[in-house]
Amino acid sequence: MSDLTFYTNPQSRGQTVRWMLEEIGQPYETRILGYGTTMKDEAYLAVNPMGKVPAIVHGGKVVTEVAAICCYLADAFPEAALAPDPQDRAEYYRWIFFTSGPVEAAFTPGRGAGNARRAAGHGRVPQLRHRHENAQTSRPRKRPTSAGKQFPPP
Ligand SMILES: N[C@@H](CCC(=O)N[C@@H](CS)C(=O)NCC(=O)O)C(=O)O
Repeated sequence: MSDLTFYTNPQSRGQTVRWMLEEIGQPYETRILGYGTTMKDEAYLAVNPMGKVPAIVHGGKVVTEVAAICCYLADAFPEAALAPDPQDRAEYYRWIFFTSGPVEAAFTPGRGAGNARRAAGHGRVPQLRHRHENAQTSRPRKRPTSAGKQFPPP
């Protein structure tokens, strides 16, 4: 069994991650999830509380967000040589973040219903707020902020 699991749906942004996984060339297990069904099951919400694909679990660590997954895989498998050397990453980061942020926002339908809502990377805004707050407060801080304070405050 591979220690790399890929959660996706063939009609999703997961195809970008699949391409990346193929370029990496390591074995991985694929789990296909259905829209509005297995994608919203408790078992999968424990992996990605947004109930969205793609996601990967590698050695017990979860990574979601297409851009984050691609960067993570490039770093985790340096032998595939898919990321520039750290000192040469200015353009690399610039265009990855530009594409996954403003470009994607400009081309996805936004706050409609049904399929339009599913396609919008942010999902429903109240749900997004809730998930984001949970992620911030449940993560133990390893070091104080530059101001020497614990964030979030106890
Ligand atoms: N920002 C996320 C977007 C993820 C996303 O919205 N995925 C869609 C498929 S392309 C999804 O899973 N929709 C299901 C839903 O919202 O119920 C990313 O880059 O991975």
